[in-house]
Amino acid sequence: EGANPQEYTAIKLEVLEWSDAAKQVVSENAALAGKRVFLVAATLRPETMYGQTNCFVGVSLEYGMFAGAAENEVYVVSERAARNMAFQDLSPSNSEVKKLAAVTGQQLVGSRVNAPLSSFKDGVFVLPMENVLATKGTGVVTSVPSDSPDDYAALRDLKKKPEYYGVRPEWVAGYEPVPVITTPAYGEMTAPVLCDQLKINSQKDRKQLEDAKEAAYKEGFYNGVMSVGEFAGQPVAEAKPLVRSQLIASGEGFAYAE
Ligand code: A2H
Repeated sequence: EGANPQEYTAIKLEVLEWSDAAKQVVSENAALAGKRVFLVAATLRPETMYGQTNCFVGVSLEYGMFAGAAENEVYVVSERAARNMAFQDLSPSNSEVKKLAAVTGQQLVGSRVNAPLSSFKDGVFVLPMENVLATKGTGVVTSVPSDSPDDYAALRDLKKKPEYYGVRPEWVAGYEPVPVITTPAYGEMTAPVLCDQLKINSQKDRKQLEDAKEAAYKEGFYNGVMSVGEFAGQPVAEAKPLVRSQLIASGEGFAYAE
């Protein structure tokens, strides 16, 4: 928050299958019957969406299911984000927030969602992350462990101790980082290499993660080349707006600022 507005790309991850807890919430709510429901994640790196392996929420955060821009669409985001979206004409009528249901991050964990452009065509799972801020974006983070040190560290924690985090092993097994971008400094696995180099042991290593994020972002943006997708071979700086426009044109994403 502050002087510089962030231009996010909101990514629509359609729910394919609810967790048991979320299913309960949805089944008790007639207004949700027949709706397409999307977890909406805010990203600054739309060009990395080919590498999505899961979706993160904060277990103790409160989310709402809000009427979306299109009729029949419902967005799962924080109340704060829903209000921002309403003022950006992203709700049914200008500046109207229509909350259909409340749900916690904990209840969303274990749901399976479609991640646009991801190589996991059967969808990916909603998983817990400790560092999801209620005050940023939508409170939903789509996870790209190849290029985001935060995402890599959190996913690795869940793989190491699934029962501790309340995650079923099959929600993380097989969901390995996918090469998306190649950089001269880190090859095709920027985040895993940086997490190794900076000796990041878990998602709790906040200071090193800040340094890793900064290095990953700079190297990716200025020196990265796309290794997958329609823009393979093109510099990241060129591909980024192109992938963003495509996601928006296809209806799989929309512009969201805060
Ligand atoms: B980024 P900024 Cl590949 N809490 O997307 C914590 N983190 C959040 C968040 C929240 N409520 N909302 C969004 N984010 C993450 C991709 C990505 C991102 C890559 C590499 C770096 C990166 C895949 N995750 O972000 O403080 C989202 O993760 C590094 C900063 O507004 C979003 O972009 O600048 C980014 O943080 C927005 O952070």
